[in-house]
Amino acid sequence: MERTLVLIKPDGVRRSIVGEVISRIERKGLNLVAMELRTLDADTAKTHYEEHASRPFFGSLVEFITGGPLVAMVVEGERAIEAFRALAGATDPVTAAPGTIRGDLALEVQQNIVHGSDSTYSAEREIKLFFPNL
Ligand code: DAT
Ligand code: MG
Repeated sequence: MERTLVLIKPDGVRRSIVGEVISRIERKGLNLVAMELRTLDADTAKTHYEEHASRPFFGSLVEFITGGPLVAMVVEGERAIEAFRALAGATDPVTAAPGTIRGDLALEVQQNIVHGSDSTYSAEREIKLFFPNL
């Protein structure tokens, strides 16, 4: 069993598609282990996205991700990291395959609805950041 951190970003909450996203996760056979609605402070957002600190979009990304409540969850299952990344689709929603969350529901790269950890290392780091007591 593997665990991954999934975020339904503020655009997903604002658009009332939280249920749609969770439904896809559950239908895939993945299980929710923890879930919380919260608004990130800038420090947590910068730590979460620290690998992108030198990118030109970093400031805008931090502003976006702190701009409203998001849903943070820990999702568990067989190869959960890869399984959720496949459900999410490519980073750019325009090129994300139809059938994926981003491919079906989004159009702009920053507002791409979901985050999923991309490796066992980042999953462990991100789960600790969001759910230190888990
Ligand atoms: P992913 O979320 O697929 O893991 P990433 O880690 O490369 O993608 O980037 C993190 C987030 O940053 C991504 O979900 C949206 C935003 N982002 C990525 N590339 C971008 C770009 N060229 N312009 C604006 N935002 C971007
Ligand atoms: Mg990433």
